[in-house]
Amino acid sequence: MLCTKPPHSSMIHLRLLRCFALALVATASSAELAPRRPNILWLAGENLAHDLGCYGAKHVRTPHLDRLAAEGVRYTNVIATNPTCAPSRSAFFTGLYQTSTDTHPMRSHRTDAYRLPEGVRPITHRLRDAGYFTANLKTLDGKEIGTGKLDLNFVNEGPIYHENSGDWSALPQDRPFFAVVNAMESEYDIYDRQTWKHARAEWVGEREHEKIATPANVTPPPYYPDHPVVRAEWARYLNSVSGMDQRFGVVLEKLRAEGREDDTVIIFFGDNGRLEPRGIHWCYDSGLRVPLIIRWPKNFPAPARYAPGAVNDELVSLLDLTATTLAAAGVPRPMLMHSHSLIGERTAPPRSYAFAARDRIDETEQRIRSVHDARYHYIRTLSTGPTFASLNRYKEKCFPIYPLMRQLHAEGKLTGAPLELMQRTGPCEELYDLRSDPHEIKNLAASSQPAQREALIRLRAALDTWLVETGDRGYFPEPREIVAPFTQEMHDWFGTPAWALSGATSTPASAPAPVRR
Ligand SMILES: [Ca+2]
Repeated sequence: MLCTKPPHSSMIHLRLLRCFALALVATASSAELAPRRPNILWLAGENLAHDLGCYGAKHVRTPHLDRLAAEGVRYTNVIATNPTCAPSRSAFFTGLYQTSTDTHPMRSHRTDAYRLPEGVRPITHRLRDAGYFTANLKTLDGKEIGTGKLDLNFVNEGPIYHENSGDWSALPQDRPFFAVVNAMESEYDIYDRQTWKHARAEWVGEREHEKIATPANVTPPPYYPDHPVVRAEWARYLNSVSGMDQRFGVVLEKLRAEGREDDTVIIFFGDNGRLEPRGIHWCYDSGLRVPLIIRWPKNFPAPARYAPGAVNDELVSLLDLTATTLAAAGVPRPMLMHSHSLIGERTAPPRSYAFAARDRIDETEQRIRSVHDARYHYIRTLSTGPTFASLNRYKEKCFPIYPLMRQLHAEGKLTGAPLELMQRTGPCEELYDLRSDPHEIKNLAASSQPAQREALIRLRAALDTWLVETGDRGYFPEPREIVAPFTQEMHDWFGTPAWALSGATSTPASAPAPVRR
């Protein structure tokens, strides 16, 4: 309380003047004391595994990101908290697991009154409070550089970025910026919502991409049949990654040309794992392991745990992006966060485990949890029925490998790992030794070998502890009335394959307004 009785009017004037003078002094001294903060640029790759030259990938050309890695720190052991866009982004935009904030089902809370739990805020709001201009960039010198997607499972927190921040020219010179470029490549070109009409879904920019990878020179993983369709898809994906590098190159060259490179922390990452049938949507390593590169600018003293040109093999959660970004901005890490910074003084011991969760995606309900340690990966499917072979209309339409595998399976032509993948049903447990089996095709969950048995028991317990400690909201099923419309929406967008038509909804309807996934 300021006062208990009405003071005399001249005293009010005096007090106001005094307050005004104090405010001026405070403003001047805080401006003098305020730390100079670097710009921060997120290059957010889409649906990406370690398919860059700097990660040893073949048949891609990624010179811009390779250079970033050579000058910065490249992380090799980063695990996303969810194998698809919106839940993963909801996690690293807040610094909490999506399963703790009820943002775990894909594209949830888009039309309801949901608010983030008290004290949980989008990272852009925290940066805005620290004086940052926040931008979601789409264009630069008339070129398209980013999708501008938000894809968060919360929409009632106010504007996520500053207004009119979609073009590079909006970035201010007189205060630091936090800018995000959401990659256009490594994504199917589907947002016209007419995908069911097309014989084949193209990749974004497919016609312009250099054809470095070809069906003849690629080596798809052994959990798919060696088939021309699989090879063609693999080549299309790798060429899309090379296209992404070119587009990010435009941004990096602009930053350099404007002399802002040495004032800008650059963080490149993939938002979830690879755009392949067993990648995105699934809690295999292919759906969860993502690239991460951080480059610190020359005009700011490098933080602890940062060394130019280093390769970091520590087990990291993609969730750590949040606290790392705040640390780069000089913003203290909020105590409630699950995220811990990868740079500066440690706020937690190195992670022994990295956790992930998959819940409903589009119309497809699966509840899967997974935990990585430095060597093993344990996956627990809690849902019943087919896993990989369950119906998801987006996957059926856009990923030609899916209908191919169904056909080959029906004809009895699948063997080995592809057959096991098609036959897998939940509930089930899987354990993989990533050191000897990076493609995760030899399930060790039933192994009696002592080291593998010990790993199973240890990872089971780690997962059980995490589920309780983080308050996994996946225990509570989504109401039917929320899930049901997704079936119709996905049918209208992607159609329904003939084998699944019994019990399907009406014929494809006219297209509603585009919505970014
Ligand atoms: Ca994504």
